[in-house]
Amino acid sequence: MLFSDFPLLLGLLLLPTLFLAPAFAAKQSYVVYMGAHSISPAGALAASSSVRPGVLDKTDHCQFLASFLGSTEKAEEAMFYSYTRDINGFAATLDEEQAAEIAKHPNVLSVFANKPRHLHTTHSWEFMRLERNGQVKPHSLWETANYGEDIIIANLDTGVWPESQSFSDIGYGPIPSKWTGSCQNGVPCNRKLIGAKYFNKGYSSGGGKLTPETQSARDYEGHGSHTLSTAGGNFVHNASVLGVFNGTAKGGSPKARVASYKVCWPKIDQLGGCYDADTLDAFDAAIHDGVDVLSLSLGAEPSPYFDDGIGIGAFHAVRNGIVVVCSAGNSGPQSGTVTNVAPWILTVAASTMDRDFASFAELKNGLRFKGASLSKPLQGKGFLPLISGAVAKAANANETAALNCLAGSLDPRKVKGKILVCLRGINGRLEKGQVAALAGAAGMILCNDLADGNDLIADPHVLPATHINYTAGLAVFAYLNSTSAPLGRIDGPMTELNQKPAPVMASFSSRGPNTITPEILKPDITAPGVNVIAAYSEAVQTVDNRTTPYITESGTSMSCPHVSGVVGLLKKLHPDWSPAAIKSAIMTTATTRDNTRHPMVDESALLKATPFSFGAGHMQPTLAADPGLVYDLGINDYLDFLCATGYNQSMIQIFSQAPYTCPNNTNLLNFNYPSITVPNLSGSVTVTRTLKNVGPPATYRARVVKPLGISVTVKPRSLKFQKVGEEKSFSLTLKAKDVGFPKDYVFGELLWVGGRHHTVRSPIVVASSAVKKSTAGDIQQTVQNIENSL
Ligand SMILES: *[C@@H]1O[C@H](CO)[C@@H](O)[C@H](O)[C@H]1NC(C)=O
Ligand SMILES: *[C@@H]1O[C@H](CO)[C@@H](O)[C@H](O)[C@H]1NC(C)=O
Ligand SMILES: *[C@@H]1O[C@H](CO)[C@@H](O)[C@H](O)[C@H]1NC(C)=O
Ligand SMILES: *[C@@H]1O[C@H](CO)[C@@H](O)[C@H](O)[C@H]1NC(C)=O
Ligand SMILES: *[C@@H]1O[C@H](CO)[C@@H](O)[C@H](O)[C@H]1NC(C)=O
Ligand SMILES: *[C@@H]1O[C@H](CO)[C@@H](O)[C@H](O)[C@H]1NC(C)=O
Ligand SMILES: *[C@@H]1O[C@H](CO)[C@@H](O)[C@H](O)[C@H]1NC(C)=O
Ligand SMILES: *[C@@H]1O[C@H](CO)[C@@H](O)[C@H](O)[C@H]1NC(C)=O
Ligand SMILES: CC(=O)N[C@H]1CO[C@H](CO)[C@@H](O)[C@@H]1O
Repeated sequence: MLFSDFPLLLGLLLLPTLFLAPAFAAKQSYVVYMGAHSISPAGALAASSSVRPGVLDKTDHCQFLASFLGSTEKAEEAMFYSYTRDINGFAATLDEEQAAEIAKHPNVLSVFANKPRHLHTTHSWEFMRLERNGQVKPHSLWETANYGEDIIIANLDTGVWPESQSFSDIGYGPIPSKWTGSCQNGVPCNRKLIGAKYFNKGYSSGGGKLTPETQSARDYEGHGSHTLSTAGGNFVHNASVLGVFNGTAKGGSPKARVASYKVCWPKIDQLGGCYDADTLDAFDAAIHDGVDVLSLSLGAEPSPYFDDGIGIGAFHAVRNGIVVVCSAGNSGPQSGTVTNVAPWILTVAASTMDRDFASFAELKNGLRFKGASLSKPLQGKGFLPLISGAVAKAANANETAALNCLAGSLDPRKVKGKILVCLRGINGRLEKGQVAALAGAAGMILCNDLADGNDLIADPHVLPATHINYTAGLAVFAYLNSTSAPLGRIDGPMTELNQKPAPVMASFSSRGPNTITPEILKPDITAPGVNVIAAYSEAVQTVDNRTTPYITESGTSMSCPHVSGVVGLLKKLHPDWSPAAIKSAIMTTATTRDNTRHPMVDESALLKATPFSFGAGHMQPTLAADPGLVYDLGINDYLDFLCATGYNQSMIQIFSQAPYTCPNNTNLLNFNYPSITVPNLSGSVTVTRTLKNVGPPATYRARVVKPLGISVTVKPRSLKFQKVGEEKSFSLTLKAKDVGFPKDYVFGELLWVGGRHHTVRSPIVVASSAVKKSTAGDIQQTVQNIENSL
């Protein structure tokens, strides 16, 4: 599952979709998860590296494993990680029987295979109203939060390119004293980039080769530098993407300190990915080092909470006050594809910005089609001969291959000096440009096929090029057929702002419902994730051997660090807010409307989008700083949540290592989440929530946008808050107007409106227990119908 919808040839490592099956049922690496160490989270933070009571160290883990394997020597050989800080457990190479035996031990919560997860790519800040005309807006969140100064933001990703100007430390003071992290092999850190560590034992235990590149936190891929600079990169003026774009690149918290924990490794012999055993050790290190915000742009299929390295690691981070932000995945538009669904994670979908990199395909017959590009402009204003790949076919080649501009399928004598028209599909977009350039083309028009419809990517091609949609492509092919001497030209690229509508939900962004716990709406929020410009690794070469310090990428990988950057600002402004309060503030102040004031639409179907694509809506950072009220949650609430989802008390005690009793009446619907989802309504149901005041004294009144066919009653209808920290509860009763209704998910909103300018908004999502929920198949059908009617 790739979390970055990035062109094939540049994104060398972003494509693995294979899950590893052990060659023979013999030995495999596993994570043995034993919950928390029996110390309080506060103790964990205060303690230094000295031995702490109740903490199991490597020797303890070894002895435990030896009791199953027969000797300490065997245990030492099998074990490759011992998690000894906040997370309690270890990773080891075991056979299936040994793993099953260990799983039966009462101190063991889960034993799961060390699976790889995969990587899911700056005008964005102006779009989110922190800037105006490239200038910081007065009184914006950037100013009030002092650009996230000294907040420590880290990611778990492919490492970092330390020489990037985004991580230069010019103008930075001493490193915050709480920081205990450090930098390893080959990455020179400074006062901006304060940590860089790598975790490769899970990768190598799965068969990954250890080379100099896999024994360093340096980024040889680009993804990690991109995401880290989006969250916390400096202001960098005149940042250029292969010499075309020139603007100021910057992160969400431009004055934050950043750290990189490298857990994602290249795909060599099908073995790449971000292994759970490595991810868990990185979480344990990051918690201990003192990070404030963790950003993860990676994932796999959702799995039960105790079998999921990201879910477990994130719980330990959250119980230490760290906010964990994750990408939702790039498996949309099918429903039920969202991942990283634990309720303690802030899960981010992707949408567009109002910026286009416009490049026009012009035909001599007067037609002009707007496309997307970040390629060099065509020299000269005159028209050039146009030729389709199919017509330029080499004598021995097949027509489909030539139409798609595959390597070796074109006759250079026919292509030379012309603009080549290629169809999208089969090979990578950038590869087509390279094939065109090698055949001597002066330019390229890339036309979408039916399946890609209206999805356009601004690529840095090696020759002047533009990428147009399916309908425009049909018109170009019709023109080619209509004349014996077709002529055309390419005009652009140019940056166009204020495009409408925006944001639009990206078709690749993974959709709800949540397949692990349908009562929790996922994703939580959406942020810009299409054509995002940020730092890159100069170890990566484009197909024509160029390198670039900045590049555009698309994916929920790119939207996730936008939210991480804003979390840094909120942490700076409100150091006492819990991770749940920060998350609530971001969610309840989001908008579900685009810049035409209409409800946001879906790029895939151009229909109204739903909370299953955008969660609470599009993030509005300045409003998030002052939400008025929050739906707060503490660690015990998360434990109650686990009781309600069916984990028993003894398991939860091991998980948290604190005295804990499951409540007698647990009800998932009453979990104090900032959104309300009832997936199984039968007749009527009452859910409760508690609001906490974080603003001035005010009286809030409830307003409801009813889901179709549902009556909604809120009690009480108004809540009066007199001081900060005050909590008030209310109930919400949902009643279907007819039996067996609604036939599919329906959507509404609950708003608490108070004071001069506070609106606390929650999505309401309801389906009846009696009916079949919409499936991936249904949504596919809708998309297909719409494409067929284009
Ligand atoms: C901006 O960058 C371009 C090349 O990327 C360079 O030619 C130009 O001089 C730079 N301008 C400034 C003001 O630094
Ligand atoms: C395809 O692009 C053209 C611009 O060339 C635009 O007019 C048209 O609306 C686009 N098609 C769709 C379905 O958006
Ligand atoms: C032509 O090439 C395409 C793409 O490589 C391939 O799928 C197809 O099978 C080929 N057709 C023939 C007749 O060889
Ligand atoms: C152009 O001509 C080719 C070959 O005759 C045909 O397959 C194709 O459908 C035509 N395209 C359009 C858009 O008319
Ligand atoms: C890129 O570099 C490689 C190795 O040096 C060379 O073989 C290749 O021809 C170069 N490609 C281009 C497009 O210049
Ligand atoms: C709790 O659940 C675990 C795993 O399902 C089981 O082994 C154990 O017996 C249960 N404990 C109690 C007290 O029910
Ligand atoms: C649950 O119910 C039992 C028996 O009714 C009672 O003894 C116990 O105190 C209750 N526990 C909690 C946490 O309310
Ligand atoms: C809804 O209720 C039915 C019947 O009670 C149950 O089988 C199903 O698992 C429930 N689904 C959810 C999402 O809770
Ligand atoms: C080469 C290029 O695109 N230069 C542009 C850089 O940005 C300024 C405005 O921000 C333009 O005026 C230049 O033309």
